Amino acid sequence: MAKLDELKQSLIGGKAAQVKELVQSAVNEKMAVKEILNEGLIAGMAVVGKKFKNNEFYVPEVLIAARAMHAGMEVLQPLLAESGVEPIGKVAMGTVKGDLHDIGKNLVVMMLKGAGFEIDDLGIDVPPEKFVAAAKSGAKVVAMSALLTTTMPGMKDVVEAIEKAGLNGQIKTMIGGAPVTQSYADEIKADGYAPDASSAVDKAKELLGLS
Ligand code: B1M
Repeated sequence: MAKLDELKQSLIGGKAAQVKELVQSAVNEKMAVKEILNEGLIAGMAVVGKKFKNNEFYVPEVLIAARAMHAGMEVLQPLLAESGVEPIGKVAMGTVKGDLHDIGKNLVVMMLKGAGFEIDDLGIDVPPEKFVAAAKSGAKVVAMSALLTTTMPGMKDVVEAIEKAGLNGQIKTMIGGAPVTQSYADEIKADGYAPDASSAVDKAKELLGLS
């Protein structure tokens, strides 16, 4: 237990090398992968999310913690498939067509991964057809980011493309980004909106009926 606490604290502090070492040592000691993941890495990331929400942590600290989480996940990833730990759901996420901003998108992706979601990261400048293709290959939530007022209409295009593909009802859509608001989400009939990365985790869980 002390090891998992140490792991959690190292992750919160963004100490990637230490996180990797502690995860490896827990694996060597035959600790359950699920326990390392849930009580070490995900528990640490949840604290980071809360601190970010409360303005105790800012973007650099979150990115550094997320990098530490990735270091730990790298050790666990090959073991996860074998141990039967199911991701809690698959989210396809991208920055919409014409928009190259990815810092916020990457933060949301990392927080979702930290919360146990499987992520299909579609990258930047993503056209509606790519979001639709991802929805057809198992994503239950299509998540979009936009930072420009000029690219926000791209979100409406995706919502409409999903509807046109007959996936409405099966796939939830979710949007965010600095100029995006709840009223815009309502206007374009997106299923959800979140103002920041940690609220995005809550919203994705809510959309999948997990909260
Ligand atoms: Co650009 N840019 N930029 N830019 N840029 C902004 C967005 C701008 C507000 C700056 C300004 O003028 N004050 C302005 C947009 C104006 C507008 O449309 N209202 C702007 C502009 C105009 C441009 C260019 C057009 C500039 C030019 O070339 N003339 C150009 C456009 C390029 C393009 O996309 N086609 C451009 C280019 C760039 C860079 C490439 C230089 C760089 C991007 C680098 C990169 O992303 N790899 C850049 C940057 C860095 C910014 C600012 C300075 C910072 C954005 C950022 O990363 N914020 C930005 C000014 C600003 O916002 N203060 C600006 C930090 C990030 C963590 O926040 O992305 O908001 P954010 O994400 C948050 C939340 O919004 C939320 O969670 C995140 C964490 O809390 N969130 C979601 C995001 N997506 C979500 C999805 C969700 C839920 C929550 O659910 C799915």
